Amino acid sequence: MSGRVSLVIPARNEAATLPGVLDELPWDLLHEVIVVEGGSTDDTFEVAKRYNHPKLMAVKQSGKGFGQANIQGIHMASGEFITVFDGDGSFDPQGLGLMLDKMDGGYDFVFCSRYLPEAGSDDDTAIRLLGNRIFTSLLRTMFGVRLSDALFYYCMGRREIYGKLPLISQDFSLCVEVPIRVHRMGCRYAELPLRERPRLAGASKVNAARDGALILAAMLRFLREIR
Ligand SMILES: Nc1nc2c(ncn2[C@@H]2O[C@H](COP(=O)(O)OP(=O)(O)O)[C@@H](O)[C@H]2O)c(=O)[nH]1
Ligand SMILES: [Mg+2]
Repeated sequence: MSGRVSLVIPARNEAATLPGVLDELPWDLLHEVIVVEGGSTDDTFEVAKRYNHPKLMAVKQSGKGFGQANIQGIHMASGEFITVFDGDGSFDPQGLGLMLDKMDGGYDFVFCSRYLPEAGSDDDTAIRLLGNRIFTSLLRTMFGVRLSDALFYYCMGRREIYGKLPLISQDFSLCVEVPIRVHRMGCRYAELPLRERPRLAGASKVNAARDGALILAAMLRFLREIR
């Protein structure tokens, strides 16, 4: 099959948005799309199955949480590159072509940033913007990661590296675990400015206080790993 990118779409209660997200994808760039559904009370899984595209596979997640769903999808992927892609319409699919072009400049990973000049977000709330600022400066000072947007988690990585990262985060901490491990492994990575769009429908699964605390605890754990 042509196309170089394996797209992993974690989805929980995204039945209303998933068809629109899939319609917009640049399928010729994609090797495959793996929808990993879990914990839904709507028919997200059936909607993904019904979409019936030859490059699309829908699976049930075997455990719980955003991180677990993504790690499962990342391990299933077989394309040259892997990107985790939101199922809510907030990721601009044009970012895929832009990241692919940048990867061809010789990078192992490319991370999109909403906080570089010419970027921005239509999905951030004030509390999430503040949290992201804090986590970004922690990521930079505690781990030396050279990124300006800790929590977007719209990135592309070479499968041979991405698939071998010893990822453990079951929750949203995966967003910081990936750049921490990429940096620690001495990978070549770069940033790309990209505007985040608003969610098309439904509600965010992020709880700023609970998930913020989980991410902070995970960062302290990752710091202890190297001590
Ligand atoms: N399979 C699975 N997907 C999830 C889970 N939690 C969130 N997602 C999906 O992960 C993506 C990002 O979550 P979202 O709520 O949009 O987070 P936000 O973009 O930070 O507001 C969406 O496509 C969600 O449906 C989960 O526990 N399991
Ligand atoms: Mg989202």
